[in-house]
Amino acid sequence: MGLTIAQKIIKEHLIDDGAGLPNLTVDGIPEVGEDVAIRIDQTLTQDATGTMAYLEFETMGIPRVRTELSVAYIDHNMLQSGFENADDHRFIQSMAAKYGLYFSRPGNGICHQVHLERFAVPGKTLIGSDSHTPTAGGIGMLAMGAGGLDVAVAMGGGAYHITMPKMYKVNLTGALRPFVTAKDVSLEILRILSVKGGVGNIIEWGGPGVKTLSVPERATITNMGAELGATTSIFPADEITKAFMEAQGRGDAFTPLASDDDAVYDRVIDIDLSTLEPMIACPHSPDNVVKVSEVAGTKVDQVCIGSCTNSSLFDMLKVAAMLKGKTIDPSVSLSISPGSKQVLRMLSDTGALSDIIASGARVLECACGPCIGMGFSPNSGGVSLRTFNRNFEGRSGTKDANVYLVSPETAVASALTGYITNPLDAASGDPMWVSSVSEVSVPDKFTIDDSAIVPPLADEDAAKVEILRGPNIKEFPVGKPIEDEISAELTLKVGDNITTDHIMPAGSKILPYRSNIPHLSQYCFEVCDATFSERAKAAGESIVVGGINYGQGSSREHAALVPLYLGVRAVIAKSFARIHVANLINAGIIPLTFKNPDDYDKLAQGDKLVIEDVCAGMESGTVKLLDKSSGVDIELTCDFTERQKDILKCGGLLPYVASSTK
Ligand code: MIC
Ligand code: SF4
Repeated sequence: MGLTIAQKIIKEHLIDDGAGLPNLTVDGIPEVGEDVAIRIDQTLTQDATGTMAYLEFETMGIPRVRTELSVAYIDHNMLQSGFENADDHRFIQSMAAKYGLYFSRPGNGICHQVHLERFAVPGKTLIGSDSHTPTAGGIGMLAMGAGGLDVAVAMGGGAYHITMPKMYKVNLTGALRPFVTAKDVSLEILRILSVKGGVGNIIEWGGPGVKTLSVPERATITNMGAELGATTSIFPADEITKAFMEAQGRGDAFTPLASDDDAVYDRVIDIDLSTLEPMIACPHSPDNVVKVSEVAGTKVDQVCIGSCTNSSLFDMLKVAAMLKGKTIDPSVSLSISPGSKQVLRMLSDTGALSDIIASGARVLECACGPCIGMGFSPNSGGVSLRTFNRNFEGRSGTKDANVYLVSPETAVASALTGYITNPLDAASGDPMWVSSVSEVSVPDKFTIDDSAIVPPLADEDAAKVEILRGPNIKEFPVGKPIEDEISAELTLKVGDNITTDHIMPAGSKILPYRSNIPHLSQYCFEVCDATFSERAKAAGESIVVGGINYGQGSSREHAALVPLYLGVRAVIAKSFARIHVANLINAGIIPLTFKNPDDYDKLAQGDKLVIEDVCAGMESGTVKLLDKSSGVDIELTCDFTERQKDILKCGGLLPYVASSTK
């Protein structure tokens, strides 16, 4: 039987890190559902999760990173409205210098865009402390988002553990029409599969339509695979990939990569690119997708173009071509954040930047910016159209804003009219527009300027580096070994699809405190219940209950560390998102699922709960929960791999690593 692209990479990176190899099929690949340890070739961090990841790495006492390449990016916390972010940047830079990492300076760009341009390699493995790390799947890399602690372990040479996923294939045929884009493909697959449809799966993009998509377009698609909850998404590495890498001066790093003709997939989804239409995700979920034509005419207050989904030179050149000679509607505020210094510089060199500036757009830094609520929040009740990947309630910084997700083409067409506008309609009366946008392609040669990437120091120089720590760095909590009986109050009951933005919000007021868990704790679950933090503290120990796909979205381990700090001992949900469940275990919080999802309705906030015989339950796979307030008892699934059990018994991944290296 043939193999898929992901199966080939996993097979080549499979390692035994102490627990033995998983059960393998006759083709030598792990059976679906097995715990798989893989060797990680590259890691990336960004600053919002990086500070914590490096503090954790430091405790491991490893003198230098043991990956082929590790990069520390600064792209999220860019406002520097106080000392906090600037101090954290200096801390991360000093850590990079001491431990042998590349350091991408603030202003160099969004980690995923820069990584694709300068470092991603087909066939290699990458984990990053950011959920959109799968962007590098656009180049044929097995790239996954992970919690900071998992990235720290990988930097130290440790394996990354995943549950062997199922293999999905999206079979592309046809070609996109002008003004219908890769973003519309991402939105279409979200419409088909929903935000939980990718959980437990790797999505491979194949079929004859693949050769019509450039690497930046492929990266837009793999980027938004994160919104499906997929383990990752991947494209083959072909002639188009090779040309992109050569244009980046990295042709030597190219290796072709394809699935076997007789590879077997658990599900195949067909998409004919030529029949697609411009799509839009309506508030407040990336899978709330309809055709743009269905909401056309809605008044727009703000339009934002950028983010790791849509900030490539390819996207920006199309945006500039559409804006050329035109002025945005006076009622609209338009922001444009190029994804990297390379993008900005090439926009400037080609003159396209002038067309953008002349249109009335506000050009922002090459950074995440508005995507994570770092400035440019919409007006009260405002409608914001964004080329980003997430439109969760409150994420923009304005709680009652209505955020829609669209392609750059839809964004520009709407910024020009002031209303949600189908770019196909807008283009139908303007043949010049159509030809100038259709002419945009990926250049044969990118301008290479790595002056904002500081390379690793030689060992002798690295040894002399002093780590620079500011007062914003506070101690982080470490879990305690799981007890046989957990007796605690149900301090919060929430619904389905709770995101890590609900659990631990970001935004300009909070994001600067990612290295200060005590400060962050005031805001835990603020979006759902502003009294939670105080109530959890008062309760001492507590339990949180959630619905389906609990913890979707961002990889931030703060969504586990902060509840840990507030005394949360267990989370019970109908189902969990992949990265978050790993973060809970890594923090020493036990994640349990309802055996019968209807039992969710039997528990009420404020109830006193007892989870009995936890240690025996971890062996049998089931524990009993007694609700002392109502007298009801229910069964919970408590199904963990041997390694996860050991981690929980130690009180989290850090104590586990410490105990296994003794
Ligand atoms: C996001 O898009 O939510 C973030 C901010 O990039 C996060 C990381 C973080 O919370 O720092 C992510 O996607 O993992
Ligand atoms: Fe940055 Fe937004 Fe991408 Fe997250 S989704 S990495 S905040 S641009």
